[in-house]
Amino acid sequence: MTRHSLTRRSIAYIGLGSNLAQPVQQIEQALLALDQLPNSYLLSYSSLYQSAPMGPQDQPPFINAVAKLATGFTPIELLDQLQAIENQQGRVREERWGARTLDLDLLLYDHTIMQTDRLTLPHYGIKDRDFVLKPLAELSPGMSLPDGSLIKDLLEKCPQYDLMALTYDKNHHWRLYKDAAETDDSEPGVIE
Ligand code: ROI
Repeated sequence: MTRHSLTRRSIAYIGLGSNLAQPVQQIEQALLALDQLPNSYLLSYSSLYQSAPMGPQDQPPFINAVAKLATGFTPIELLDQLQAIENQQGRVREERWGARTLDLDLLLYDHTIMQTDRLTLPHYGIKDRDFVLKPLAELSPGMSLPDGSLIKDLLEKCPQYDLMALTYDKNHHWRLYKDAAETDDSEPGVIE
């Protein structure tokens, strides 16, 4: 066995969200950045979903996804890495509940429960955000939170933000799932 495989790694779930400056590209670029983090492996990531904004309605729809990362970073070290990626992608501290270029939320870190000024685990918003629960369920259908609640049960009770999965069409354009069945070659619903 190599020394490498003896290193202890934790499993972290990261929520990605964007509704400014070509959101799909923001999410794709953030997934690449997560894949390149030292001391970590991007194990999988969910479909991309479009969702209606939670908060003020005078802002564009969001693109959301969740990534699953194996990492040797502690929760705070990982938070620093996530904030560095947000900053690299031009995030400035926006108004609360307002539009944003890129949000990377540390949702879960093993079964850790913690509450500090900088970080609350599990993330405080998980239970009432279907745009977090649905992609989490896609990655790990049977998973539960540290308090024992099942993701699939939470999803049934949760407010709805009009989630729609995106698909990648034959011309390498992202489309809303409802557009995927269209057979003609027109270009409705291409998302950037
Ligand atoms: N709304 C949706 N649908 N998705 C988000 O990622 C999201 N992020 C936010 C606020 C502004 C609360 N609303 C959101 O930070």
